[in-house]
Amino acid sequence: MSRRLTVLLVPVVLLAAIFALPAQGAKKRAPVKTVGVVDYAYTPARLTVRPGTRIVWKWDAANSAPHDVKLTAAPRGVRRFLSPTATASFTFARTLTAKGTYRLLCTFHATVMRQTIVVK
Ligand SMILES: [Cu+2]
Repeated sequence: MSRRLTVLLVPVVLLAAIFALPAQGAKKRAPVKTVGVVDYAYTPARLTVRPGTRIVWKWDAANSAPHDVKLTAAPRGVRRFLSPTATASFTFARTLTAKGTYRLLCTFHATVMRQTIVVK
């Protein structure tokens, strides 16, 4: 490589590196979606999120009945989970990374209190 070419290329490479930095720093803040655990319902009962979204279940302060969040069906390889039981003013969170359909329910009110989350 000629010296002249090197002198020309070095600033170009440096500039490219400088412009690449902010783009790299700006990406990858995990999205968060808060959903309600309100007496006898998850709100919303059905939602669609992007892979890597952190789902935060928030027990309403006015609840009078105990609830939990149990993952009963999920894409292959995803570990099932069961939240602690709580009545009011409690939160539980899980990050959903695998694409597919997740089905959840409250073990105390399994017939009426269900949620479906689609990750895509
Ligand atoms: Cu419940």
